[in-house]
Amino acid sequence: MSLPILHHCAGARSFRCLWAAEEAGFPIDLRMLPFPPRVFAPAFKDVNPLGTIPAWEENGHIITESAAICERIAHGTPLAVTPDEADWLPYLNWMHRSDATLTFPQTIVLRYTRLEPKERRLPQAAEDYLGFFLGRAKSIERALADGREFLVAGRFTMADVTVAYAITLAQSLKIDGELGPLTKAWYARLSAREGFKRAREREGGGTSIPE
Ligand SMILES: N[C@@H](CCC(=O)N[C@@H](CS)C(=O)NCC(=O)O)C(=O)O
Repeated sequence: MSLPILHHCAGARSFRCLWAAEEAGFPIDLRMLPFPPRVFAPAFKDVNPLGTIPAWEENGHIITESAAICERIAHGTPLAVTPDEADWLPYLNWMHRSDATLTFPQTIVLRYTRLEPKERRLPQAAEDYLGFFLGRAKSIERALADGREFLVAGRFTMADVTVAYAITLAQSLKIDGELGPLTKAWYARLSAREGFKRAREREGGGTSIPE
């Protein structure tokens, strides 16, 4: 039986899924792409017509949402919080917040400071969405204020993986300076994990996000 395929660009949102696979010990067929694949790997559109990464191929289906792929990988492992647990609802909220609320504004900053040609850059849009990101990231600081080590359920879960990627991207974009001390300490603990380090090694240690 063939392994699920993860299409990934180093340092991009698909890192959530690679890290998730390492934490879960879930074997995958990793396919690396240049960023953005829309421009540098046009044939990828045959896999994912959206042209975005990640893309996960399994049993004739494709998943193109990083948090959904992480949920799939977590299924049946302690990385998932299940409906019979007290923190199931906060878990779901963090899983979805990770991309829809935290990473979305970051991508506006990325696009209008680095990806667009100079004449199309929009400092005002970048500044406004940076404000959105930093304001929304305070939710992480608030969640950790009671001294907890992880976001939910009293253990390391997939919510930590999906949300922590927003901090990985914030570091790449050099917009992490104003994050709170608890958020920084939580991220330092997570990025010291063997699973995180293995995932970084497996993607080549670099990033395809333009400087
Ligand atoms: N909500 C999706 C967003 C996917 C997405 O927009 N991926 C970005 C990478 S960080 C992408 O592929 N951008 C390249 C492009 O749009 O050409 C997710 O969480 O996976």
